[in-house]
Amino acid sequence: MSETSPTPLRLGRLLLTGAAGGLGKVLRERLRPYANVLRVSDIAALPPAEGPHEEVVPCNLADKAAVDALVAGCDAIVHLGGVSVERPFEEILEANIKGVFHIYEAARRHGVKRVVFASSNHVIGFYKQSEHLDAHVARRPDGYYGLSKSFGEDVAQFYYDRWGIETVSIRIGSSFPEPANRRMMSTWLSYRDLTQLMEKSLFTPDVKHTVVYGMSANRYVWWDNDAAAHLGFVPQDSSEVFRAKVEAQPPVAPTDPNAIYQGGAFTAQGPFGD
Ligand code: NAI
Ligand code: 15L
Repeated sequence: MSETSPTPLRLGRLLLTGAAGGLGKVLRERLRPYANVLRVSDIAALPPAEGPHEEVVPCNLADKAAVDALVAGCDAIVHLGGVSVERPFEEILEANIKGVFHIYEAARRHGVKRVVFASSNHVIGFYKQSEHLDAHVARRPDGYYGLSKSFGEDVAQFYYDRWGIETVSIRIGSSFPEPANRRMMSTWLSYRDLTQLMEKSLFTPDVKHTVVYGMSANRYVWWDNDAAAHLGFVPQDSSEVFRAKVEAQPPVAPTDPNAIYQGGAFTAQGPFGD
């Protein structure tokens, strides 16, 4: 059940892409109370539907016709699917860039009015860790992956302006069971807070295109969510409880991208295939 609301609002059919991934597995369980039917999808194998409240629909996001069929009959979409790390452009192009376009085209064709887009901190990864950002700063993507998420945010804005499809783009920091390193002490988003943010993103009225940073109530943060205050997201967790464990790790050199840039090591990946 929801950890944030005792009587969650309910959709008819909710589509969850990327359902075989790390966050997809978590949200497949935690989004269940929010829809009569949860349609889960991925290019990778998925466990079978657990009952009539679930539908499993395999799909390659690069396949426009398949995505169109996937979205038919859905009331809202949580779009997690795609390549989630830095990779050669051609891979990112298929899964992320074509993928997000196909999702919105299908949403337009089938009258879906709400999308939650898993954007990433890597749209602003080239800002220094000493800088404090709100949702309106110019994006500074730190690679092809960050560029694809930046494109996704632009697609979300365009489909709102042109077709009235509302989106919450969540610039997820680092959503894992616990922060894995010093950088993630600032970027960490607990699964409980991720779930709350999903609930707010699905059900808050009149979000237009809202950009929100997906972070827990960590002690030292780089991002400001004032522009997304209407979501009413109040994170419950903090990375602070992991500080001793994280700081027991060997120190990071001051010249290491992990100590300089908000995007950490992503800023220093590639080139691929030279
Ligand atoms: P993940 O890599 O575990 O899951 C992504 C899923 O997308 C995988 O199951 C994969 O099979 C699927 N996928 C890849 N290409 C596909 C295609 N062509 N068609 C259909 N499905 C495809 O990533 P994770 O950690 O679960 O992240 C979920 C989303 O959140 C991703 O979009 C990621 O970029 C975003 N995100 C995650 C963060 C995190 O800390 N976990 C941080 C920032 C953003
Ligand atoms: C992301 O966008 C990735 O999907 C995730 O695997 C982490 O690397 C995260 O950012 C991060 O910056 O820690």
